[in-house]
Amino acid sequence: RNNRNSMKKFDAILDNFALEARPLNVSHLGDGLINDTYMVETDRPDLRYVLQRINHCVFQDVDGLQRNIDAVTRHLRGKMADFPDPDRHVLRFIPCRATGRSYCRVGADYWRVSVYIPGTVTIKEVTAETAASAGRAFGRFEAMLTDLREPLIETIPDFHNMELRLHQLRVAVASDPVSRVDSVRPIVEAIEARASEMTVAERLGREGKLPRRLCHCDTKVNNMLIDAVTGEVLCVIDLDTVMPSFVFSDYGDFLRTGACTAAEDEPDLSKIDFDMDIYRAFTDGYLSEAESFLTPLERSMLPFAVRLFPYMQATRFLTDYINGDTYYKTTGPEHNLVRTRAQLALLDAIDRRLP
Ligand code: GN1
Ligand code: MG
Repeated sequence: RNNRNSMKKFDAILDNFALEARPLNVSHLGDGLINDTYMVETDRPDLRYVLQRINHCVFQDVDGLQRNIDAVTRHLRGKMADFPDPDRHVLRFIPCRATGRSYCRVGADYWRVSVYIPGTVTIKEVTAETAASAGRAFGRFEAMLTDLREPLIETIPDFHNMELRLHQLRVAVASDPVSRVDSVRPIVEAIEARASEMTVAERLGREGKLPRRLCHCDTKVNNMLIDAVTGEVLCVIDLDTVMPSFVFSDYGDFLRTGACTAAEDEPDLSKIDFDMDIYRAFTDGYLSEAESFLTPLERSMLPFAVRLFPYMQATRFLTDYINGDTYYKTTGPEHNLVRTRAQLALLDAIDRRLP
């Protein structure tokens, strides 16, 4: 009965989309920290959909967000014209019946539906082989976007701007809305101690020495689809944050999750290390595609990118902890603090391992 009731709610949402099959069952999917994601089974065994509720507190310009995604997927599909099956390599969104757009507003919520790519899985941990394949996939993704002419908006303004992230931490510390600052002073100080080193990209950007490129900006390990049989990375997903950014975003954020020997919220810090085999495999794969467009300065700063993302993520998790857990999904009151500690432990490990 429960199932039937919840199906009723989803039917009313799915009804808005020009689906090619009748939805039969909806279940939770994935472990994203921002949107809500569901798998939709249909009366056609070969056709399933992914339904997402877009978190519009985080993505305030949903129309701009979806126009970005439309431009990116159209451009990528155009580049894959001679691939045997482009639909396995780029997401396809189902239009809203009423507007023809790739999302629908239902009540206060925004929803979108994409076709589930059959025979794929997402993973939480990588091997050196998968890392090499992921490196090629993200490098190719950026390379293919270098000639996208349509301007993209920043779906979250200054998303990977380290100066802004530090500013947000300082504002949170100063206002201390849930009285958590006293318990985290040493962590705040550890972050402040590296503030100047970690904001070098913004300074170089202002000096005109670092370009902005179209990046994925959320290259977490679980944001790619793997062929369940060959293990090859087929498709890059979670396109909400594709936007102009320094090139470090994708390279650095992948290694943050991919080369870390534990989860991003591992409480036992002794389990956290930086896997040099995965680092090398990913770097080789990435450079095999990205070498074509990286400037010498960008290339020489890749080791900086490896440190920047655990540092930025620690700053963001700590800010959310101090603010009372208003941004990331959490499983308990200490979750963001546990995450912060894990990211800083990863940064220590990188300092030990990486020249
Ligand atoms: C969020 O949505 P998800 O879980 O793929 C976040 C990323 C963080 C990540 C940390 C829009 O990604 O920036 O790196 O959590 N996305 C947004 O796990 O803030
Ligand atoms: Mg995700």
